[in-house]
Amino acid sequence: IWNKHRVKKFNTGDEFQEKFISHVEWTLARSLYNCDDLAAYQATSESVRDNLVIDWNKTQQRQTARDSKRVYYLSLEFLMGRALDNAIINMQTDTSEKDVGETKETLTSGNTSREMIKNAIGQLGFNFEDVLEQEPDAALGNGGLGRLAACFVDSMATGDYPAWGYGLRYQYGIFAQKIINGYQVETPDYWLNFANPWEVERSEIQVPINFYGYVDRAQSGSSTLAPVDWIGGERVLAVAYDMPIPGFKTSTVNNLRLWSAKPTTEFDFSKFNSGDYKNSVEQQQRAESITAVLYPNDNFEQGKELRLKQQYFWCAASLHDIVRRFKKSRRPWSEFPDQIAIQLNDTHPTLAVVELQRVLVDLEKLDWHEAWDIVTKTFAYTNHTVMQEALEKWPIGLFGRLLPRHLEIIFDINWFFLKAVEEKFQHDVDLLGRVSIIEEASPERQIRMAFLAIVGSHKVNGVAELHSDLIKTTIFQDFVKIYGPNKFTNVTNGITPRRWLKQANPKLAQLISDTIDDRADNYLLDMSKLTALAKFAEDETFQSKWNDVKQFNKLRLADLIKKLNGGVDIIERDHIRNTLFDIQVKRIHEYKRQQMNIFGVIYRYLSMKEMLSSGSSIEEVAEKYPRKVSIFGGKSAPGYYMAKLIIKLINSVGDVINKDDEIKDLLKVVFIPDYNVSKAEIIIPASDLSEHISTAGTEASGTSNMKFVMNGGLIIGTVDGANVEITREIGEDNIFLFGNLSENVDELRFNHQYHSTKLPESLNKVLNVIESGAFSPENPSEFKALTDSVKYHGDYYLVSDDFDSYVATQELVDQVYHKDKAAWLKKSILSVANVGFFSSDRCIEEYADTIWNAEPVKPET
Ligand code: 26W
Repeated sequence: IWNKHRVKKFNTGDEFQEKFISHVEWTLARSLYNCDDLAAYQATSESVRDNLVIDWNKTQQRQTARDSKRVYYLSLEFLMGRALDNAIINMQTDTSEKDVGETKETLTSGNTSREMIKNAIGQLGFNFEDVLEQEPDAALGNGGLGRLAACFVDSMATGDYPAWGYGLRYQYGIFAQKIINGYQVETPDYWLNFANPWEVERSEIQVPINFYGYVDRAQSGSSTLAPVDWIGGERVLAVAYDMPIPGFKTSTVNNLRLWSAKPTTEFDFSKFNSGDYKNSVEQQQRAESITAVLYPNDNFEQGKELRLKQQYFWCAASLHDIVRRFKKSRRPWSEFPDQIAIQLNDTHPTLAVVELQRVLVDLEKLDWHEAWDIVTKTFAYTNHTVMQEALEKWPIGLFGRLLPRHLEIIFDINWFFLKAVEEKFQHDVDLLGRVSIIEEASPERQIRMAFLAIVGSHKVNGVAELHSDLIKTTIFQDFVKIYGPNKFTNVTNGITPRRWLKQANPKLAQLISDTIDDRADNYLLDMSKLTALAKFAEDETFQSKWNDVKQFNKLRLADLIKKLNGGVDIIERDHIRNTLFDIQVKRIHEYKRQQMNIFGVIYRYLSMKEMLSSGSSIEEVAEKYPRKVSIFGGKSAPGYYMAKLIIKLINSVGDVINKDDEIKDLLKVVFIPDYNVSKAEIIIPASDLSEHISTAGTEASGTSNMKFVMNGGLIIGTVDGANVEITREIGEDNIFLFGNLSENVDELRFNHQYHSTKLPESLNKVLNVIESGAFSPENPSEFKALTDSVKYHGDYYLVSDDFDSYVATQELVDQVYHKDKAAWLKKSILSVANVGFFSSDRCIEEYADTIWNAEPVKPET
């Protein structure tokens, strides 16, 4: 019977429409007469989801049946953005060239899954883009780390790896940013306002999680390593919500499991009996606060108890799930690491290491050392930052109150670790203190989570070559001595070309597939196919088509900017083709140096004004400083004073420059509010130039640099993070590098500290003008903290050391862009031709081969 009534996927536009209508009428309980764009989005999503669900179930069955090694990616952030368009693109199932045809609109006809649905929706009276616009971003992340996790789950599914993501289902994602009078104002992102078609609540999967309480040694007697009972004091339930993660051109659909906190149904009778009903309800309500909100800090650790609660809640629930699945296989515990690889996305999930040790020792009664061997073979840790203020440390008082048993286990792990170190390095007396997982700090000792992650893992990786080298010579230096160099490795980050090329830039994707004769889009799986573009790099007709695509994308961005500016254009429409779009979009951070960018803009403006006042004509000014718009976007952590001041300065400078008629629209400054994934998809394809100008050695990798290059934008950047490998891949003629190298940073900083900062004339001029109140007449000292930081507070981020080479390189950019468009286009085309290395598919393959030892589970064909 089950077979007879087997559910069917839609395969044609017609079948899609049938599904769509039945969802409007049955799922949404609406009629076609009262179906707006939102309802159309929901019905489309439900229809597409139906297709996915079938493959999702099959994938899970297949992966269980094959019983091969599984990968679990633990990340506190998954910055997914929108799901619908991505799901439609990934639905493309064609692998054979013979089916490819432009008119045959079925899902097996190559390049048409998106066209097919677009047309089908059009026939129903809706505009595809407007329908897609209805979807709120799933913004469960801050920036680079969270978006990386999203690209990784896409690539793991595409590569057919049996891999799950585990995270938290925050009710509030990263805050929405409003700009009011130039200042950032945060508003809550309640993204679950409408039913979310991309999640399935697994209300039957509920894991009880304990906090607080005490350790009962009754069962262990006096033996220290024996199992003990932890009697928890507060209990909440973790409920699973699953999101389907479709691979591209494969029927593999993996799972992203996000946990949501809810109260237990157990009632605290002691409170009830004492008549404290209200209090006991309140306590239950508190449970939900655990997964209420994403912490909005990026690269800054605050040490809040609720954050530690989030971390334990998520680690314990995920491990419980993983262990339960393993136990069903009835294998011996020693095979756990052969069956399971767990990747720690930064130190946020390090408690999983401790929790697995606790489960094995206290609950499963394994010998301590046997258990620890399993644990360390299972875990691997990715580091994403070397910045001191971002390294997680937990005061043992706070930690021990919340997780008393885990604190004991950490002390024991540390004891065995230090004992082994002591035996091996008897001569180095300071070493033990330096590498101890417990830092002897005042007023209180602290747990160093990065050290715990290293000790608990078999591999540690950085995210770009320079960064991976840096961690070995700086923060983790001692551990290289202890474990040898092979425990430390590099996996350079990557991005998914499905979202960041095909979805974000359909026009470029079309031009590419036409040009390299790959209408089935196989290049999105094998990016080395892009090298076939190189032979067109100097072809005039091709260059002009390439330029047309850029022009289209710049207009699309200009439309967005206009819309966000209350319908008023900032950018001069008629001149867009000759306006250089210079873009810096990313979290606002002093180390990323948006302040240097805006100082550079001010310098340019002052120079233009000087030329005019010393008698130059506007044509002469335009010759030296051709048309340009400087575009910024990005959120500041709500409590990060300096970052917020940088946002205000950018907006204030924009107010002055954009209004200045004298410079005749040759220069504009735009701050795009509320930068997020869906805005990035519009912004990135429109760039001529993007800025990746961090102080050398501070940006671990950067991933938007890769996205911009993949969309034909050129980069101005420092020798930092993945810029180094981008240069290696695309060639140094095709990138504008400047600034001091990371090996000189310490010395430069030292000089600032002891000999006070000496400013170049150019920068001095800029800072003086800011201090004069030119951009804040009503409060001339408004930006004092920013100017003082460079002048008097040691210029930690070395703006003064890099400023002149930055300005000179910007002028070089202008000359190439405006004087030799053919040379510019050639660079742009060659960049895309050689960007293939930065596909996250390559990156995931490296993790699978060198860290996870995991194989794909291919669907039967
Ligand atoms: C505990 C507070 C906190 C929160 C987030 C500390 C650190 C983080 C993240 C690790 C910050 C982050 O997103 N790092 C970025 O990771 C990207 C992906 O590897 C890199 O490309 C960026 O260079 C790095 O800044």
